[in-house]
Amino acid sequence: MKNRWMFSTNHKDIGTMYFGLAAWAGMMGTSLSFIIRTELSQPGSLLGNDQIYNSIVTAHAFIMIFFMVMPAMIGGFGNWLIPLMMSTQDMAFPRLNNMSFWLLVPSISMLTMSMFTNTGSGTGWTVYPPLSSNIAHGNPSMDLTIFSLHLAGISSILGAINFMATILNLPPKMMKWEQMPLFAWAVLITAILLLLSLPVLAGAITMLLTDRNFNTTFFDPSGGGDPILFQHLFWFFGHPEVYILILPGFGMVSHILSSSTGKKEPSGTTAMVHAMMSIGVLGFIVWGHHMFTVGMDVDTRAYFTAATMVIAIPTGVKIFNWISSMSGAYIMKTPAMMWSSGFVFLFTMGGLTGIVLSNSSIDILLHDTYYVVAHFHYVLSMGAVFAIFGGLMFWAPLMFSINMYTKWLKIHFIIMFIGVNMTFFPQHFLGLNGMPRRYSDFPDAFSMWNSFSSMGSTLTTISMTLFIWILWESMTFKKKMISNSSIINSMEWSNQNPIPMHTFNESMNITK
Ligand code: HAS
Ligand code: CU
Repeated sequence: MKNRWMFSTNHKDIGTMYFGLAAWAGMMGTSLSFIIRTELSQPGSLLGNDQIYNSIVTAHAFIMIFFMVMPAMIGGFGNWLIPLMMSTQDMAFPRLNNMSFWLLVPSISMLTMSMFTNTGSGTGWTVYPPLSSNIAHGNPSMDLTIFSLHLAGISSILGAINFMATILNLPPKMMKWEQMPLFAWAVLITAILLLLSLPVLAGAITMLLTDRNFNTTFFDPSGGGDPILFQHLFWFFGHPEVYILILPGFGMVSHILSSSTGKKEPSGTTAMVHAMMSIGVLGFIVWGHHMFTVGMDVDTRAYFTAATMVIAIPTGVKIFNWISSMSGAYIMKTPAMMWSSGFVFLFTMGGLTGIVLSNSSIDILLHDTYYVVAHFHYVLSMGAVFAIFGGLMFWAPLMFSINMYTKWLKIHFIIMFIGVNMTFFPQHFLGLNGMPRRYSDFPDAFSMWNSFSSMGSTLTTISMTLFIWILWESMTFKKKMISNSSIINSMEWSNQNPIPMHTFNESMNITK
């Protein structure tokens, strides 16, 4: 049947569909963030309704995490690259793969509907009871949010099974473990994290659902339950989730850095694999650092502080390996390389503030302040998002046969680099001064850094618009480019962009 792309079981088609959804979600998430920053650009109220403000914050987080970063990294790059890197014909379960994608569509629809149902879900992405219980959210909006999470969770679990089956069962016999590309390692470890953590979230939100609708009291002290139980279950999922969001990016950055410095393979491959495995394992035993303020005893606090800090070691191994792969090398100043080196710099900054927060005594002061917001946007908006942009610049020629205009891509990078730093760096100061997160207003004393931050967010939004234009331009003029070899051969169009297959072969070690 013609034009039935939506039923395709081909990994490339499905990868492209994931990219489409991620792009759409990225625009929606950015729009929501722009509303947040506009509300916070000066003291006083713009929206005039704090529940609406809180549900915008909630939707922003869910959309960025579950419908932008995960679909782009695992769904998009994973689907496109894993079968190619593993020399397999397709994913292990191609039809299941199609279903994983399509589950996301009703999921994001329900999340969107939840915003418009009654007063919306203003709980933040953590959906803690009793705020998410009937007392404060006694309407179907919260149930829609819960169902949306269920569907997104099922989609990710099925995807994780698919990636594990593909990577473990299908590679050619002669491919040894050590020869497996780092991105494949990263996706394998991510899939294991997904498979072990998501069912715990599913359990927690199902218990919340029955608390809300069927009179159970898992999280209600009046029936012998405990709201803290929800926090434990949520963060047993939530902390591994933050590594799920970044590990595939780690893999992509390794490939881009090695290729853009003319190396055959990423430096310290074995160490990189072991570091990712350590991060994966440790990620499951540190969840308590999100709950230091619940009234934990001092020994438990000491344990979670120490365990969390240990993660700086494997992460440091990765950072120093990336730096050493750049050191002394001839660095091709491609857009992909700019995003990747930006990633290394800014992710490290975010990681270091994470270490600050892991100290329980400090965290009791900083918990739920803008310092935490600054921390996670450095690792996400500048870690995960920079890795996605790096990957797009690097692999778009291979995936979509497009060459984006290099000069404009560089301008886009510079505007975005300035924008995100303007947005999030001052939030460290706001947090240290005690400005709480998830409030729509603030005292006049916080005005200056808040309006500065909102100007940064304006710049970021402008840079996104520029990127959409660059993408449009590259697609529109594709035919002209291919027919006009003089343009293809000019420095601007071709030499500065890595030549797709060549780069790809290198990242797969085919040249060996
Ligand atoms: Fe985090 C909260 C601690 C990494 C994402 N994090 C969040 C939230 C998100 C998030 C989304 O301990 C908010 C959740 C919410 O809604 O409430 N995080 C860490 C630590 C690391 C870390 C220790 N986070 C990430 C990554 C994320 C992410 C990756 C997503 C991509 N995070 C916390 C804590 C909280 C938290 C507390 C709770 C705060 C609160 O109160 O709510 C580590 O994985 C970072 C390791 C990386 C590095 C940089 C490179 C390492 C080098 C080696 C040398 C460094 C040393 C350290 C020896 C450390 C270069 C020296 C220390 C110095 C200070 C100089
Ligand atoms: Cu954590």
